[in-house]
Amino acid sequence: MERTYLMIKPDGVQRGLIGEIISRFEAKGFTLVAGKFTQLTRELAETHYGEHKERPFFGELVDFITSGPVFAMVWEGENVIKSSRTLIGVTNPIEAAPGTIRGDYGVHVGMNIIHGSDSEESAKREIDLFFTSNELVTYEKTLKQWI
Ligand code: RTP
Ligand code: MG
Repeated sequence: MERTYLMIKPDGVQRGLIGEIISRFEAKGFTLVAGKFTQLTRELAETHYGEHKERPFFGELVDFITSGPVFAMVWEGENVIKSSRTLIGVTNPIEAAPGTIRGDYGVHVGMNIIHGSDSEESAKREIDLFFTSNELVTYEKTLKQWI
């Protein structure tokens, strides 16, 4: 079953959106595999966003993502990587559709509430970066076997 890495960014935490965001992924039918409330070091943030190292906003991005606690998660489900990106909405909240997380709650491109892995390779890389294998909890949903 496919897994993805999602991270509620410092603005999402500060605005009290952790519960609302978790609810959306639960309601969609995905399964929580791991969760961690933590604050990123600069080193971890620079590794996580390494693909953007040469971009003009890189310094600002690292400053922001390390500015306060984040809620890091692993979710599992069918096509969860792509589907999560759909639930999250496009990068710039101004363009994100209403009904998406960024469309409903975001205003600023740098402070866009939540991160989601963009491919199988980045999901694997990011899950390994933030969680050890014994922090990933595998279980069967016994009440909703149709999901
Ligand atoms: P994320 O990685 O955080 O899930 O966001 P994303 O895939 O939608 O966007 P990405 O291109 O990977 O950019 C990573 C984060 O960098 C910030 N950003 N700022 N100032 C700017 O023009 C700009 N562009 C991107 C955003 O916080 C974006 O989520
Ligand atoms: Mg990205």
